[in-house]
Amino acid sequence: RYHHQRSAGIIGAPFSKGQPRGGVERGPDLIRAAGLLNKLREQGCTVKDYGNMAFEEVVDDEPVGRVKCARAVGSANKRLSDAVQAVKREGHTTVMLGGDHSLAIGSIHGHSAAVGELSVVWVDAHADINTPLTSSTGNIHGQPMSYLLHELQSKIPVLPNFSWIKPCVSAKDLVYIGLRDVDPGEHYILKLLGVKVFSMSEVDHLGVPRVMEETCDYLSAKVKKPIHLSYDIDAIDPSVTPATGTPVVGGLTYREGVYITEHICQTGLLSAVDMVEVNPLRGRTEDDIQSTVSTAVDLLLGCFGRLREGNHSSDYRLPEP
Ligand code: Z70
Ligand code: MN
Ligand code: MN
Ligand code: MN
Repeated sequence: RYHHQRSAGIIGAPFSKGQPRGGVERGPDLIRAAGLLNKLREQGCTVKDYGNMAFEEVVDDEPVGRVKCARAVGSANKRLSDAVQAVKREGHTTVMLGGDHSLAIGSIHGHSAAVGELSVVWVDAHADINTPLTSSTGNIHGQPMSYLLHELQSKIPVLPNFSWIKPCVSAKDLVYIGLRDVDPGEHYILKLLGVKVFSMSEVDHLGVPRVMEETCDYLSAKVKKPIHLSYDIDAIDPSVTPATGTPVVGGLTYREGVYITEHICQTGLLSAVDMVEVNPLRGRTEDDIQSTVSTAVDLLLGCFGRLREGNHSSDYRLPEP
């Protein structure tokens, strides 16, 4: 175990048009208000907050086929990709606070444009790998991986404001953890491409420690690529994180969720993190919101070196009597 000098570059992305429920655009401010920056600094992490992005107002964003709000989602993600590239070039591990999971398009695209080939660890109840043509909802937050994978490019129709997207992830560099609500078209794609999946069934069978060992062994089998961790808060069980758009029973415990972040942090390869789908308007009580937001904060602290055994800085000295 060794310590890195870590620095976090925080980008707020208050965007919700990848899905129909308002409120998820409040995620970035809620996560900051819960003390993320100070807690990161207290654990020895350098932090630069780049503030919240502003997104273009798109009028007449009519559905394209079944796809909803394509122009707004395409435009927002182009801006996010540029922002993530700039923050990566300043040397930070990026922290993208969503917003909905359609933002992974810009976050992963920008990350890859800045550093090259990536490993992607996608922690979610959902696979978010529908193509625009397999999606039954038309919500782009259920589709981001389809635009990013080289192997699916021939299946992606032209969409307005999507022409800038260059596929940048190979199916062999993607691992899913926590899946339990996968559409038939998505399940077909995962099998077709041979994507590594640790569904909740595998989590039950192996336990999260072995899932993480296998995830890291699988991803670093050939060369060690920078890791992009895309964390959907709905991966965690709704008894812990109810304030999210589409809660699904049978999720990760708080401890399993944190263990994933601790393990990925200790690889030393974590280069970008997304924390998405925190939606205060979906909580029924103030406690629902508080529990969801504080879990999101704890997951991010785990990404930046927080250990449950405790931490101390290398210059710590015992007080002399
Ligand atoms: C479904 C779809 C989804 C999150 C729901 C659901 C996708 N597979 N993702 N909530 N975070 O609409 O494509
Ligand atoms: Mn998701
Ligand atoms: Mn999800
Ligand atoms: Mn490992």
